[in-house]
Amino acid sequence: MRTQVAIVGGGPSGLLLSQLLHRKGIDTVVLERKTRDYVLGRIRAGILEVGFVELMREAGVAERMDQECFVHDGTVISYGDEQFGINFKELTGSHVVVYGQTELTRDLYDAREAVDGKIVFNTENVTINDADTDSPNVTYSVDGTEHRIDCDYVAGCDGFHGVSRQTIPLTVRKEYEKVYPFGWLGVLSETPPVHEELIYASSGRGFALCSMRNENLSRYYIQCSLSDSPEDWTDEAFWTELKRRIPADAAERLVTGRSIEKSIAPLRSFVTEPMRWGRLFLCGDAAHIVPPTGAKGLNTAASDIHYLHHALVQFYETGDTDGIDLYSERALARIWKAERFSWWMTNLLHRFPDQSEFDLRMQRAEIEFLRVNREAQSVLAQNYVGLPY
Ligand code: RFL
Ligand code: PHB
Repeated sequence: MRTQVAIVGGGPSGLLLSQLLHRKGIDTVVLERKTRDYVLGRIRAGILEVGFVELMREAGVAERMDQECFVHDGTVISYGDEQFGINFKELTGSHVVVYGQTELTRDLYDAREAVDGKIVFNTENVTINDADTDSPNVTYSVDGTEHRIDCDYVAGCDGFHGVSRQTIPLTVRKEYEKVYPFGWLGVLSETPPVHEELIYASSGRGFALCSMRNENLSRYYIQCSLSDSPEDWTDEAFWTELKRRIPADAAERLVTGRSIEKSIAPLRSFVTEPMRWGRLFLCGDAAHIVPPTGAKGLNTAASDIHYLHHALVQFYETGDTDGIDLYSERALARIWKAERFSWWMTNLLHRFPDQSEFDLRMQRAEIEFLRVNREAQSVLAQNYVGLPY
């Protein structure tokens, strides 16, 4: 088989790239290790920057999102029983939207299938060959039969545990990593959200987050130990702990119910450089990971896709390789800023096992400064709604 761009990974990055290129008449094949249902079963991000929404519109897949998403003009930060708002609209003129990763991935799959876009599921042994030459190829097997795709370029959109990043030799690749000494226990429940905006809560017992998907679907998280497993936490224990970490008025209003999903995610900051090796490009989680505290994971994946699809369109329309040559530099410049913001929000709001009394006072002083200082709020707001592409 031959295609112009072989895309490894059928998560949001790979599907969005494939759909954007299709709109410009560029042929792609997406290789996905799992099934469509498996990919859609993963409950992940929920907050989208306006830049992401624009990209979905450009890809022609924003119709349902535009109807069903919720616009959030601000967020709440609490510490103990104190709380204050950060007004994104007033501080930046912008906002974020609530629309689940599951829903936007479903929209992208539907759009690809509507035009018979080539997506191969259940691929095994995906191998990227000759990426440092002018004629790369990707080999893989499905049900024991070997296949090969010859292509111009390969987009590595296969997440943190994929093969694309590993294809870049260690002599070229440099990785930066910070692993945090805790995780997030997340619960999805068919209950109304406790508040119309998200609540990021710092408490003596650890961090908590009240988020949502729609008016009858809530997403809550609590900071937990890395040695915990979801089975250790009954629904009742989860709700009791959450109530202890959020302001009393929210705890009183909180509607609890049966969890329909419960999982633990470890927290990590990670960047690999460069994001391009020859004709292979890394995008999204394949290249970088942020702790979820700033809601930047999926949004950084989108900015990579923005730079890459413009670079590829420029090449196919004009033969100019400027965008391709600058892809890694442009993507990384924005990624490092999102890394900084996510690391900062994580440090601001979590309890760390080795924190001294002094460290705790510093953390509190920083939150109190944020509470009263408009410029500090503005810095948070600009980063949260998303830095320009
Ligand atoms: P994805 O979504 O991981 O998709 C990669 C796809 O590649 C497939 N794959 C392969 N396919 C073929 N061959 C191989 N060898 C392959 N290896 C892997 C995988 O099956 C998968 O379908 O990466 P992508 O597209 O870059 O999208 C990134 C986002 O998914 C990610 O940044 C966010 O979901 C991060 N994230 C969160 N972000 C937020 O903003 N808020 C959150 O609450 C949030 N929660 C999360 C998260 C990520 C998690 N992970 C990765 C463990 C919770 C979790 C558990
Ligand atoms: C979510 O709704 O899953 C969510 C929202 C904000 C975050 C992280 C996760 O910072």
